[in-house]
Amino acid sequence: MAILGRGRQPSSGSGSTNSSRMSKPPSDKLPTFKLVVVGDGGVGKSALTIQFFQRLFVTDYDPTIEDSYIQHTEVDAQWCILDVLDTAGQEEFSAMREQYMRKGDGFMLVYSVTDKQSYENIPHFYTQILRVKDRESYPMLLVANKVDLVHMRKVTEEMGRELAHRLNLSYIETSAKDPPLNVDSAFHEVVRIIRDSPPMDGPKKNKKKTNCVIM
Ligand SMILES: Nc1nc2c(ncn2[C@@H]2O[C@H](COP(=O)(O)OP(=O)(O)OP(=O)(O)O)[C@@H](O)[C@H]2O)c(=O)[nH]1
Ligand SMILES: [Mg+2]
Repeated sequence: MAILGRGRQPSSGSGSTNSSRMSKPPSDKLPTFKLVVVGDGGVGKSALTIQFFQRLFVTDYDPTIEDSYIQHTEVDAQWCILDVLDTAGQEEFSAMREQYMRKGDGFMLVYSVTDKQSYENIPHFYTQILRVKDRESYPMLLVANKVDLVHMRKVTEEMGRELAHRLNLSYIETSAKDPPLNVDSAFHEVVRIIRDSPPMDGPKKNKKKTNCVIM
């Protein structure tokens, strides 16, 4: 994986994407996938994203405003550019949600298995994404994070799978802590879901069919 550029805005929100680690793409005109990582504050969105992009586990909790990361990656032998937006889970930044939801080609809906409320809030993110996109379905993956914290676990795998089934989403269990579990798989899976989804220029949810009668 080659890091194209990384724009980690500090919590003051003053940074911009820098491309100090530019590398040559394997070929021109690679497809770009915009992934947006959503979920409650503290569930591990940044830890997962940083583990994926930088191969390290951040132990401190520094609430995010909005960070973006770009790199080339190979998923199922096909290269693409992955443009990931790590969003703010804290309620005080919730006004920014609709704006970033509009930008996403695919979403990771992350909760922490140690935080039941974060699990219960997943349907709100799901519904808001569908509303903003004006679709009945959209590429999304349900991510149950912090599974390494076995003794603090409050949300079982069965509960996670039941929610995924109810929302018609795929489900994956992850840990951003070293050694990471399923971190690459989660990001790659969203790319697969986007690739396998029908083209987005099809009819929207509430577009009414007009009946045409030929006289
Ligand atoms: N044990 C363990 N701790 C984790 C894991 N993922 C994140 N953490 C810890 O949980 C805390 C919060 O993680 P963040 O990644 O900052 O949470 P966030 O979802 O980005 O939070 P916001 O930016 O406020 O939305 C940090 O102290 C992380 O080290 C994990 O998989 N296992
Ligand atoms: Mg964060």
